[in-house]
Amino acid sequence: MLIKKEKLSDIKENEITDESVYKQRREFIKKTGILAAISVVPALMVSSCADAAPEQATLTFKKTSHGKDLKPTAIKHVTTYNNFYEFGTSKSSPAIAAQSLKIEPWSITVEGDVKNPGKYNLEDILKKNPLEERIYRFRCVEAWSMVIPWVGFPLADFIKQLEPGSKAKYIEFQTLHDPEQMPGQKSSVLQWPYTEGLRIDEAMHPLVMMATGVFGKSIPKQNGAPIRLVVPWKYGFKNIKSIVKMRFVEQQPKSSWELAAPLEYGFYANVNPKVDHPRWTQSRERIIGSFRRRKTDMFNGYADEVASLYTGVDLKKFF
Ligand SMILES: Nc1nc2c(c(=O)[nH]1)N[C@H]1C(S)=C(S)[C@@H](COP(=O)(O)O)O[C@H]1N2
Ligand SMILES: [Mo]
Repeated sequence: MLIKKEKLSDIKENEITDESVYKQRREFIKKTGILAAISVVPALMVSSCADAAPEQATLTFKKTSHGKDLKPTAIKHVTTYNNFYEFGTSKSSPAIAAQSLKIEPWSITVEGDVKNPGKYNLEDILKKNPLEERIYRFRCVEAWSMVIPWVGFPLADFIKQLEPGSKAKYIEFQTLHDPEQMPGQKSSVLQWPYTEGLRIDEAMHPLVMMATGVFGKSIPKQNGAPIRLVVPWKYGFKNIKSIVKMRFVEQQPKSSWELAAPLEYGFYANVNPKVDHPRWTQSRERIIGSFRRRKTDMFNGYADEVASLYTGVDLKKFF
């Protein structure tokens, strides 16, 4: 499968604009002397996080051509700039606080309209579902983006093994709920357990992965160990971490974000530069690890592959 390449004309236009912004910022920094301060602090933070994080296991997986033209974001950004509200609401807290999560043994409970419900040990799931690496764009609803080399398996294969019934129109996913291990759950910032949902045909799309690794190693706790969802054409919040439950249901599930702010976060959450967040534009994104911005692509650049899932759906109404 081919991933849509950026049009060269788009990139040039963005880079020219951003270079001048970048230069202005350098000028400002030189004048004010902030540079010394900001370059020292993140370096210290990164090294202390790296010390706190245990060694990640090296995985065996097949390389694929997915995203071979994309340049991954530096690993230190991917593993220290996180959203994982179970471990605090700041970007830097999960890398430290998530180390208390116990990821072994781990299982996923499958419920609802399926022929093979039950509690599946992660090890058994992985025996049937060989791993592969795919490099995907990742776009947060907060208008920043990264490029991430995930290691995982197609969710569609696992769903086929479960044999959904005819009433299963949606899959609801849930994260572990254990406030002792996940101190952020002592706050009511979101309704716990963290919940997300996909239409079953979205979940079966070949781009959707269950990821257990990143950068060739087992996934760090702050990134959703030991298993998380990756749906590259949707905003980051759909990509639920540390999954313990999948329910095959008839009614459209409500995500934790929809429950918290229904006017800001819809069920679909497709990356869509034409539908702004009520508080900011979605037409551009900040590239984490650089001073650049780029134009946001429809469906995060995966339109050729996924647009047909939404024919006849009003994406302004069902955002
Ligand atoms: N359980 C759980 N999953 C979650 C979140 C969360 O707070 N809890 N945050 C979401 C959001 S808003 C984003 S942008 C991505 C961030 O993934 P990353 O930290 O691996 O980049 O995880 C998503 N999955
Ligand atoms: Mo996000």
